[in-house]
This record gives sequence, C-alpha cells and structure tokens, in this order.
Amino acid sequence: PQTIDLKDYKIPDYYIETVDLHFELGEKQTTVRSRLAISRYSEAKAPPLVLNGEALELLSIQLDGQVLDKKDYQQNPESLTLFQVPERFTLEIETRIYPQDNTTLSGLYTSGGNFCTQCEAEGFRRITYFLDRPDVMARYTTTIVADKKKYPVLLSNGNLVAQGEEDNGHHFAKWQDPFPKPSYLFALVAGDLARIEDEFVTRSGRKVALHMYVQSHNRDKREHAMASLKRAMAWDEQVYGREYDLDIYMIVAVDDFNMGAMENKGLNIFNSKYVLAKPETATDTDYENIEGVIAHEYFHNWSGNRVTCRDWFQLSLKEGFTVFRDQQFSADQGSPAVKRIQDVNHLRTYQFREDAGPMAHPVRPESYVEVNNFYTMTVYEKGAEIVRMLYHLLGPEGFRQGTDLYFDRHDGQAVTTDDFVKALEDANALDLSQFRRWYSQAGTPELRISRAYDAEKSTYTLKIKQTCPPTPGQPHKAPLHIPLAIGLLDSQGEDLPLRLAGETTAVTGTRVLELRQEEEAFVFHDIPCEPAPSLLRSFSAPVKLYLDLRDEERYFLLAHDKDRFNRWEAGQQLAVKIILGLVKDYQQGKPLVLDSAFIETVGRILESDEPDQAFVAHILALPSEHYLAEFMAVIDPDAIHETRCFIRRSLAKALQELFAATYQALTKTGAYRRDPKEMGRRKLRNTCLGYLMELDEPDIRSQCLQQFNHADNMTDVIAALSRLVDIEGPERKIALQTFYDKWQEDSLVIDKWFTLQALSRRQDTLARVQELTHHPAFKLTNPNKVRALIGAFSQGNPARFHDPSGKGYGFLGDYVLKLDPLNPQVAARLVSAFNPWQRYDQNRQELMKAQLERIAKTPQISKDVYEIVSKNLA
Ligand code: DPP
Ligand code: ZN
Repeated sequence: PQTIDLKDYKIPDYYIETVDLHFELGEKQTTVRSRLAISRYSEAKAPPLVLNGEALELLSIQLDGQVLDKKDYQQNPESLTLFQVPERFTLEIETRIYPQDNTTLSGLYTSGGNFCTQCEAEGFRRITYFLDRPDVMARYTTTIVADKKKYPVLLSNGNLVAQGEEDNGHHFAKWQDPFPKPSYLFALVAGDLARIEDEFVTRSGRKVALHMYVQSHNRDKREHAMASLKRAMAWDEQVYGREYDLDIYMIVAVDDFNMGAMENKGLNIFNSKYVLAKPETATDTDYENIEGVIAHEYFHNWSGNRVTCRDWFQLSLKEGFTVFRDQQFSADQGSPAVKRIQDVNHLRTYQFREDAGPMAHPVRPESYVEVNNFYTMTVYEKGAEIVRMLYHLLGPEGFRQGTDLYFDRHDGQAVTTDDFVKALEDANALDLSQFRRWYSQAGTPELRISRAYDAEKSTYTLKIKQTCPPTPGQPHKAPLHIPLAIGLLDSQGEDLPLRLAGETTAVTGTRVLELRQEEEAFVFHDIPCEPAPSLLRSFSAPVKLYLDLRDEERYFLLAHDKDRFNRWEAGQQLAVKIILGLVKDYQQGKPLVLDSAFIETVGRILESDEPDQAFVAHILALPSEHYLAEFMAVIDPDAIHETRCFIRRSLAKALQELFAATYQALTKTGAYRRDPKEMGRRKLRNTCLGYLMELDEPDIRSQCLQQFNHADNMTDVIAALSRLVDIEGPERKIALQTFYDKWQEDSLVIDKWFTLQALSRRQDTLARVQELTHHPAFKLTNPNKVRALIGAFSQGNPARFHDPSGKGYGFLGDYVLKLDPLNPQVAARLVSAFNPWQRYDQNRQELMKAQLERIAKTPQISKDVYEIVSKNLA
C-alpha cells in the first residue's frame, strides 16, 4: 500500500462548485446520479481530471451532455481519470452501489433496515466518483427517491425544498444545503424512524427546529440528548459567540456505526449509544458521555464545518479544538475538577502509551497509509491539550479574541493547524513559533524538577530540565514552549504570593511559568519558609513530571492543595509509589504489607465532609492497571493485578466498618434524580460497595445482590453486577441470568452485559468470552458488539488478555482476521491492542509477535490492518 505524505500536498487542479445528487434507493441496489459543475484552477495547464471512487459500478458518464466513450477515460479500482476536459464543464455520472451488502459501514449502508451514510474521512468516494478531499467545497442539492411505506423519512443536509409522490408507491424529497462543504460532511438517511421535535431560539431571535430521529421502540430514551443539545447551543453562543446557522438541526441514531457520531452539516448521525438514555437503561457515565458527544458534534458546526481542514493531516484542527470545547462545556455542567481528573486519566493512560509505542505520531502527522488509523488519542486528546495550553498562555479573554479572529478570518475555508495558531498569535500580538513544535513533534515530554530553599535570602528556586524521548522517525527533539501552572503552599496550606526575580509585584494564587529552554531556573523571592510545591496545576501541559517529593509533602498536598486536581494527583502519586513497591515485593516472592499511613489517610478521606462526593470517589480509586503499567520498564500484568487487588482487599479489611457505614449513610432518600450531587452520591456509595466486595463475605454478597435486584437505575445495577461477575459464589450466575432475561431486547444494555463478563477477574474469563462470541446476541457486523466483548477483553482486562499461555493473543488474532474482510476500520482498532507488545517480557513478546506476523502474511489484508501491523513489526 501507498504512503501519503504531508509534504506532497498540492492544491487541487479542479474545483467542484455545485453537486446535484439523485438517489434511487432499492432493496438490492441503489443508483446514484450526480451532476457536477467543475472548473479548472489553472488556465495555463490542463491536467487530467482524477476522481476518487471505490466499490462503484460505473453506468455512464456525460460531459456537457455528450456521452463519453471508453477511450476518453480510464477506470481503476480507486479512481476514474478523464484525460481531456475543458476549463469549465458539467459532468454527469451514473453509478450503482450495494448498500445492503456494505459491511464496512463507510459510504452508504443499511442499519436495522434503514439507509444511512458515513463519509468521513473517505466514504463519499464509495457513493459516487468525486474529488473526495476536504479542500474541495461545493454546494449540494440532494434528491432521494424510495418506497414510501418502507422509508417514510428521507433526509439529507440543509433545508427541505421539495417533496412529493411518484408512481409505484415511491416518494421523493429534495434537500438543499446553502453552505459549501467538503464531501466528508455529506449525509443521507432514509427509513422508518420516529421523529421528536423541539425548538431552539438563537440569541439573535432565529427559530431553529430540532428534530431527533430514533427507532420507534426507543422513543422514550431521547429526552436527555435533546436537552443536552439545547444546552450546548446556548453555551456556544455565550462562551464562543457562535450561533447556529440553518433553520433545522437533525440528529439520527443508528445501531451500526464505526465511530461515536458524525457532525454532517445539519444532519448529525449518531451511534445510538450516544443518544439513547433513560434511568433504567443508562448509567450516569452514559448520560455524561451522551451530553459530551452531542455537544462535540454540535460544536463542530463551527470548529469543523464552517471552518474545515485543508487535508487530513490537519485533522486535529477540528478535533483537538472541538474536544477542548466539549471538555470545557462538560466542566461547566458539573464539577470542573472531576471532569479534569477524568480527562487527564484517560490521556495519561491511553495517549501517553500511544505516544511511547510504534504508532507514535505528531498531532499533525507527517504521513499515513490509511487516514482512518489517525483518528487517534493523539490527534483528539493531545490535540485538545495543545489548545488548552494556548488557553493557559493567552488567558480566557486573549483566547476568545483569538478564536473570534480565527472564525472570522477563515469562515468558509479549508485551513491548517498553523492558520489556527496564527489567528491566536495575531489577535494577541504574540510569538508562538516555538509553541508550534507541539504540532510537529511526537512523544511525551518529560520535566525533571529540583527545588532549593534558601532561608537566609528567603528565595526558592525551581530548576527545570525538559527532554522528550525519541519516537519513530524523530530521534531528536527540540525544546518546547510549555505552560507550567504552579503554586507554593505555606505550612497552613495557603498559596504564597509569588514574585520572580526582576518583578516588582507578587501574584497570589496559581501562576503560569513559561518554559522555553532545555534547562532553566525560576527564583521566587520573599518566601518566608520552605513551601510545599504544587506543580503542573490542573495538568497545564501534557507532560510527565519528575519531582522527588517526600511522602509527607504528598500527604500534605492531598489534604490542602487549593488546586483540586493536584490534591487528587498527590493521592495518585502516593498510590503509584506504594503499588510499585509492592509489585517488586510480589515479584521477589516477599510477603505483601500495606503501609499503615496510607490506610489511615484513606480512612480520613472517607470521613471527610468534602461536599463533592464524586471527587472523593476519584481520590479513593487506585490507579488503573494500564496506568501503573506505564511506570514499569518491563510490564508484569500479573504482578500489577495481584498487587492492586491485594491493596484493595487490605483497605477493605482495615476499613470495613467505615466503608459499610458510609455505604449505609449514602443510601438514597427520595426519588431518583440525576444531578451532580446525586451522581456523586451514587459514585461514592458504589465505590464503598466495590471495596466491601473485595472481602467476598456472604453478607456483603447478598447486600450487593440486593442492590442489583432493587435499584431503580442502571448506575446502581451495573455497579453491583460489575462486582458480582468477579466472584465464585452462586450470586454471579443468578445476577447475570436475571440481567439477560430482563434486558435481552435492549441491544445497548446487552452490550454492558458482554462487557462486564469480558472484564471479569475470573480465571475462566477467556473461555467465557469465547463462548459469548457464539451467543445469539453477538454480531460481528455490529461495531458496538465487537467493542463491548472483544475490545473490552483485549484492551480492558490486561491480566486475562496477557495470560502467559498466549491464548488471549490467539483469540484476538483470530477475530482480527475474521473481522478484517467485513469491517477493516474496526479490525484495525482491535489489532491495536498489540501495539505495546515490546513492553512485555520475552515470552509474551514472542507470542504477540507471532500473532502480528500471522496477520501480516495473510493475503488480502486491508490497508487499515496492514498499516498497524507493519508499524508494529518495523
Ligand atoms: N465524527 C467524529 C468526531 O466527531 C469524526 N469527525 O470526532
Ligand atoms: Zn469530532
């Protein structure tokens, strides 16, 4: 397969001004007629016109009304070339496609009997021949013809301009989108769907119709998504000054979808997982995810659609920025500290690992084989961190001035990440040239910090050294411009006023240091006593920080830091240190003993009167097995798992009464509600239940089963069931069966049932997962099912997946090969579980490598899977 390089980017030779599409949707096949108004960019040269196209049957081509002869064009599996075309002309192309057989879920396909599309990144070329690249922006008109009974709803982008009946029971709808857009934002939906209507009035007084389409049995699960949408629309007006621009905004939920959702202009298509919720079926986490994804796709209307990407190397232009925007939005809906903790946890666990492995790439990648493989944690989450750093550097007002200029300057254009930085720079009269390296350098930077207090001079010095490890293709790194938010705490836990050498006034509270050199020192004056340093507050940069804090300093920060993120972080650092120490003991066969100071601290936190109970629950949660693995030169999944379980058990034993009392005290009073306070209460109470269940005592097991049986919401049911699946006792079987019997008709709930079993600690988990792949509810063609079972097992259950026999690896290899011919995008996600293979011991390395080699030499493997596997073996 061919590699595409950023350095080869050229502006298109031809533009498409308007697109007229005509779809005849049939039961076996669909015909697509497309009329394109095309013009040449350069007057001097007349290069051939090369249109992208895949899996298309070409029926006819006409140029300005003349039927073209076979010798006028050349067809190959990925393109259609016209050798001689005039400067301006109309091209009419008729193609035939087979949506019902399209298992790739890219292009036009069917889900649950309804038609839908997914065109990002390169799915439009599976619908018709086109210049399928984001810098070709055209105005679309779309006519859809289909059987009226089967497909009463016919949707596309923009406004409905005509509809009517045809003979033989067909009807049609014609949609027109006034905004020029790239082909990846095209969408079509046809089917039998229930519509829910609402309205939003923009701040300038325009009425926008909000239509949400779901399958009719899901009618009762749409309220939360609709409410989230309206909150997002209002928020974007207030915080970014962005108003919605069409008269209608539609969201359609489908069950078979490769991604989470898609921001098609005026017609978002969603994975139903991110739309449907009611308390009985969706957990608090589901609710939060829905709110976040609904907002994310809505925010794309400006950061992505009105201003789009020049090419796919610029993907983070829209994704990094939009993730940052949805993170800000979600933080504003509840507890900002908890939101930040969740986001950083996710970033450090998965993005840091990606950045340290064979798939490491800059936020603006330099090359790819298959662009779908670059919808990554790095492009999305590290990309969002880059925007967050800009926010820290410019401050809220400067940042807003920058984004105003960006939207204003580039409205209607396809631009680059560099254009984004330039707008922020221009609006603030600032030089961000060094900062731009964040986009081009891969790898997680490391900061090594030493501190010195001089009592005589009352100065405090921080010496900071930055480095960044090599990544594929980038052996040497240049220093980055890094915002480091800090505070220095006095002995009472108060922030000291901070005055740097050369400054006349001090800043009280958090201040942001700007690092630019490989090594530099910051000297603070008038520091009356040795302070406790609170560094990298709210995780102001995506870096690894090394600072030799003493344990008592960490305990102090955990108790007192004004920065709530850093309070949590101090606790995590203590836990990491203790666990890694015990991992060593475990490996050497020594008896494990848990530090009593740690136990006491956990007890104190449980008893504290901190009102944000979700925050307390996060402090009580030990770092995940994946996160702990990042600290080991050679990852030992068994030792990590056993040690972590030992600590949970030890805490439960030592603090049993306190956990039990807290569990009781947090019992619900009154009716079910879903607000931050109640969600926090459920989270903390279920954390207590989780610890208690470590004791595996009959009374606690039956209490857990009680909760499972009597809870009035899915959060509490899942919390109980996720503990019951680990145990040997009879409660496990009973609960799993009860759950299945109750929810077998609800596909999204059954996904949870698959996942919990895939994540079980039990020794027989792999055997059970294998059995479940034959369960009637499991479907290899449904990405949610694949992710819920095989994805969860291979990416979420390290102790069982990395079984030293290699059986887990063989299982994954089998399924990658089974899935690849059906859905290469999802197969490539699955195979990525092998990415960190070189981090393990010799035996596991060989076993994983054998699977990678087996996949690599399979004939006809997709370029999606090929790219991941070959980079792993390089
Ligand atoms: N639909 C995906 C997202 O919003 C890709 N654009 O992130
Ligand atoms: Zn996005």
